[in-house]
Amino acid sequence: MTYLSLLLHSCRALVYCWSIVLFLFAFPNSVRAVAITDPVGDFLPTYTGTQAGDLDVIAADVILDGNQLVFSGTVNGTVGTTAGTYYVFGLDRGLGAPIFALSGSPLLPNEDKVLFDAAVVISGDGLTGLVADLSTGAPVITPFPTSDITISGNTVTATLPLSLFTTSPAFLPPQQYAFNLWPRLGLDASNNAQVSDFAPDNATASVSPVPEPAGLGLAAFGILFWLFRGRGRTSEPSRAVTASDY
Ligand SMILES: [Ca+2]
Ligand SMILES: [Ca+2]
Repeated sequence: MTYLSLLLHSCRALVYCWSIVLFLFAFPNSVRAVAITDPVGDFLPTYTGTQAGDLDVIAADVILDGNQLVFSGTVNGTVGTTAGTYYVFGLDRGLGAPIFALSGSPLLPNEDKVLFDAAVVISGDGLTGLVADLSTGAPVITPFPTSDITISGNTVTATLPLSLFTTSPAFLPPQQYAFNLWPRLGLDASNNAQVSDFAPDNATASVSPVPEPAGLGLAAFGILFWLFRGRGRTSEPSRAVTASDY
């Protein structure tokens, strides 16, 4: 390999690496786990309300982003279309109970793995948001500002301080929290017929962490190492240097 071609190869590798580093820092969410998905039209047989798209979850995610939890749900219609719709994220911080299988009417024994010890409630009109802590018996209700809620098309998001949830040493670390999202038409906690859909079905999904910048740096270093290692393996066999190389 000539001196000039070696220089070109090195510059090309550096350009690749800087492009990847800039991409990772510009779009950190692109490297986190993807949201869970849920089937279209899988309304619960016990649900008695209108089967509108904004009551049918198709994707959901809860992201642990530093000192915030970002709750995000996407439904099969424009959020806010059906008056009286609420979106509830059940959060299991380690003390979760199968509340739908144990209480309310009708009982939902097929949802006995939907465990939660807190609920984040967001109204479809974006005008109401609250956290209900269920870990100590009677619910402890904490409203949060509507400025924490974002509604955009089919997606509703609430960005909340982690401190709203880490209220007891008995809870798991936030990285181990799990969640479920269910819409409901009405907010009568004793009326399970108001619940239209669960996502995921009869399960909870793990909270997704966002990598810290240090983690991204390590990832970029790993890519850099891989590129140079690959170059080394595919380079031409060594030979004696001649005057024509310069
Ligand atoms: Ca669904
Ligand atoms: Ca479902």
